[in-house]
Amino acid sequence: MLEEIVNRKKTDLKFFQMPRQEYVPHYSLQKSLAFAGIHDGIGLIAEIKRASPSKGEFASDLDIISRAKAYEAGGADAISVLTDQPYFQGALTDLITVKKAVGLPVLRKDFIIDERQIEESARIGADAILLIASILEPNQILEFSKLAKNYGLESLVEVHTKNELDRLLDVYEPPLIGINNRNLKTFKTDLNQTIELFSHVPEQSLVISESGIHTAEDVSTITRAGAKAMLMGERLVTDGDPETVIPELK
Ligand code: IGP
Repeated sequence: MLEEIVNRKKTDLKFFQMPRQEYVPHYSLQKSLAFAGIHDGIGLIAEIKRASPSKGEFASDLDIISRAKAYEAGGADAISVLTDQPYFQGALTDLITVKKAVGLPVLRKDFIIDERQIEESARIGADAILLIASILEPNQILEFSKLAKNYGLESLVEVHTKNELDRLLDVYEPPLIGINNRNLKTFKTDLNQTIELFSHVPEQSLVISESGIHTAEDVSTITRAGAKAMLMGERLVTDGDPETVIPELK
């Protein structure tokens, strides 16, 4: 599946056009999550996502402006926006819209495989980008992080396995590490992933547990594992009232 997504991305990049620069205020994802970790228990990146390869379309008529505002009002520390169209029904304009609607750091969630996508992320007003270790070599992650930094963007580096993490750490210790609880082959999520990988992460890195977090009990599992922040998508997208549910989960 991941291979299919990346191949599609490569094809789409043949028709790449650099978008125009958006002028928006910027906020640090790292600072926002670190602050939450100290003062507020656990940091929350709340995600805007209409569909996924595993679940199909689950929120096709999502009102992204009101959802993003409800996330912010509920106490989210950052917002993640899926911008991949073919598999997640997202768009670059979704990120621009969300960025203009809230005063929070915004993470661009996409499959970044080309340097041009980094300038593109900066232009649409993202504060941070996702770099996925299962589709990038460790030295590419290092190079992309540096390039991102030159554009004023932070990087969240996502790992799924111990092997990916070990190979990455030989080359680069990212300040923000995402542990994805989703097995990319089976799509199943298992919070033990956070428990198992956490002990191998350098102490200075801030760990964000990603995927499959739905209940207060899940939140306590990953908090006990050591995660300082979490990334929640489906649970919040499909909830009728994120403004009420976020304070209950955080
Ligand atoms: C959110 P969930 O299970 O709460 O909806 O998961 C997020 O972790 C997931 O969307 C995600 C993702 C990704 C999507 C994690 N890594 C990489 C696309 C690409």
